[in-house]
Amino acid sequence: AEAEAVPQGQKQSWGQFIKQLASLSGDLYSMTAPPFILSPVSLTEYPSYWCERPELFAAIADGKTPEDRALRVLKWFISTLKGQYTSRNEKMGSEKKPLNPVLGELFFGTWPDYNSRGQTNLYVEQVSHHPPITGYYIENPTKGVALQGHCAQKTSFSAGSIIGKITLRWLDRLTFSNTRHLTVKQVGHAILGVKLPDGTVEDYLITLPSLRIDGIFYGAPYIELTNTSWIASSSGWVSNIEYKGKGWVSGKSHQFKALVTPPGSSSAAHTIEGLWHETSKDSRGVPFHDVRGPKEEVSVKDLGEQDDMETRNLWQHVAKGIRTGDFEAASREKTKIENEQRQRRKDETAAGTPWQLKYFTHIGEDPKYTKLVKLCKDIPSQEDAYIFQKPTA
Ligand code: CLR
Repeated sequence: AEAEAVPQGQKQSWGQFIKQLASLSGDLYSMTAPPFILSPVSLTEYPSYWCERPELFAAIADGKTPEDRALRVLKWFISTLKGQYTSRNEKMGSEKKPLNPVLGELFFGTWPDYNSRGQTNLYVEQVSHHPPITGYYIENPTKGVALQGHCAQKTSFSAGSIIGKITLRWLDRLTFSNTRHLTVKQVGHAILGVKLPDGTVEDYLITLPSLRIDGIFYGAPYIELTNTSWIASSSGWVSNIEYKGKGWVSGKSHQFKALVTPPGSSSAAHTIEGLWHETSKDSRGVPFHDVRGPKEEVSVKDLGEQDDMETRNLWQHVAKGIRTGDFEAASREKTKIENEQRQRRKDETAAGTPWQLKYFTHIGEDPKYTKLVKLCKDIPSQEDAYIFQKPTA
């Protein structure tokens, strides 16, 4: 029964891939994986998941009190999770391995103004290749709401030592337990800024949940969220979100419970519970979020109008190969991009002129994080950040 979702002819390379995962000998993104698990989409496109319900993002600004706004931020945040963590399964049948962005890769998009919610703009830049780090900025200037963040991942494999020693020949014969999974810790954070009518800005620190990728051995990976994440506001309101999955015997996938606490208090004023990919309610049974309806994908310029470094332009031939099943072409085109990148880095080193980021500046310590993290528990007291700046030219 093992690896039943893996197409005939790719079982051996799936086995090799799992072996690599188990020993985690390399960088996950650059590991060779069999064609069936490849996505034609680069990781630089993933930040668009933050705004596929732009009306919820815009509505944060309409909150009349800090409490009201804290609940609106939570509602928007929870409503992004379905897109962030289940959309590849819905679109492509399982979780997939994204294209590994090159340094300086860009992704821009917009969500149109509609019902006076204002236009939302997205800017993404791959700010590091090794390790992969993505910087993003999403703004709705009309409403005065902006999200500034960066993300990276630390992965580890649950069954390290035993699995790591299995030889490929044996792999076909073993029946794997579905508890053997990949744990992905998200590194990075986001700061949401909301401009208030009096001109001041209310900030929200958003931390990210950990992921558990199950179903790998069956060749049908999917994500479950684990542990907790935080949303801490400069107003003093704090949301702590706890994530839970199916469990051994009972329970449902994708459960969460959020406690929303007022400034200076340790007891929650609101408790929200439900399934993040469907609906939730507060403790009085009042509906909170509902993501069963459609979402809005980001609009992107036509390929012809895109710069060489814009992701869909850069990866177009690789993506086409993957989409049409011409994996030889995909791999040839991917090698071309990788070789070109290596050459660029060599030339830069030789000339003593390192690559310059276009939209983001690295800071060693994010002062907003340092301030707001004091309202959270059990997370690092400092973090770096990549701050968005529109190029002047
Ligand atoms: C990127 C940031 C987004 C949320 C998100 C969703 C899915 C994650 C992705 C992040 C990072 C890369 C990721 C992916 C799921 C699978 C993929 C961890 C966190 C890894 C690299 C591929 C594993 C290979 C197979 C076993 C699927 O906001």
